[in-house]
Amino acid sequence: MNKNRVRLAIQKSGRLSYDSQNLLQSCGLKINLQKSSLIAFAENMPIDVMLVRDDDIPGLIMDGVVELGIIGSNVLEETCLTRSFIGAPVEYSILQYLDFGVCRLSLSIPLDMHYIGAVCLTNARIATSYPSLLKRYLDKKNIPFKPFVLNGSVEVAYNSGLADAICDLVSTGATLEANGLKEVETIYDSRACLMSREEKTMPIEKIRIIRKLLNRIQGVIKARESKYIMLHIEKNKLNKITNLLKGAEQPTIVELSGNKNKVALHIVSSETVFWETIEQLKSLGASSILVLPIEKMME
Ligand code: PRT
Ligand code: ZN
Repeated sequence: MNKNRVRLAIQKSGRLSYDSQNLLQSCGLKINLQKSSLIAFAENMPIDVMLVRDDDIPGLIMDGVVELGIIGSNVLEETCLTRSFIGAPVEYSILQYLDFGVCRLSLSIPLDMHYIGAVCLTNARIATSYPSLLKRYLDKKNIPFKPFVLNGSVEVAYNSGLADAICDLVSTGATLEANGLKEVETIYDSRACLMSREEKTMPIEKIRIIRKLLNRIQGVIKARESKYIMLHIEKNKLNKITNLLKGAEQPTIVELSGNKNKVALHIVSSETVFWETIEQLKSLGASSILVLPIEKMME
């Protein structure tokens, strides 16, 4: 393995795999990822991608095996707590929060259970894959509980009578509903992030490669969030239009040939443009409204 190449760990197969690979591809990395192999080499940047279980990623960074990782902050935070407990190193940096893997770690209880606060969970048996995050949360409230650690299918624990409550990740809430449970407390808000070893532990060549990749990642996220808007509007209504497009940068205004009263307005908006906004633009007199996705962006 070439020691000047940056090693980046991503989840091999699971909820973060597709988005992680897609992000790297959008950054222009040409990688031939094969499910059967643990490592893939980028052809056009000095980066090697390791495909591993998500739970291993924080440790690989903290133990200095890889320089970069894409991981849910839930797993990162849980790992930090468990590693601190056994005295293992926990140094790392979060370079960027990403726009996927959004979920929350929540406490959920049976639909028919009366709930007035976390105190209702005193001495309850709670199934979870995140015992350290759960303990930190309930310890702060001085609530004793019995943890029941499961690495998956946590919601089934309640249905099979093995637990009184569960503490699991939720995104839409459909799984809880299907299992007759209701969410009562959010204990941690999570999303995927790009984490790295601390800069001081890495040679300058690797830091340069990481900064280059980070710049591209930030550009990709910004572009995904932004839209390019074009429309025609009467000059005297320009202010109203720009007020409506919040999160927009300075517009470009171009004269329309053959019409002295109207201009074409081009603007980059960093907020989602909803149908309601387009309808409002139209009611202010805008015409020929186009909303275009942006492929690449760098400031
Ligand atoms: O095999 P490996 O260890 O790599 O993967 P894994 O099985 O441990 O993790 P995986 O792929 O399930 O999840 C990876 C990461 O995705 C998590 O650590 C979170 O950061 C993120 N993530 C985002 C989620 C969810 N959303 C999510 N909804 N992880 C799991 N879920 C599960 C949840 O556990 C529950 O079973 O989805 C179900 C709830 O979903 P809803 O939509 O019904 O609420
Ligand atoms: Zn896992």
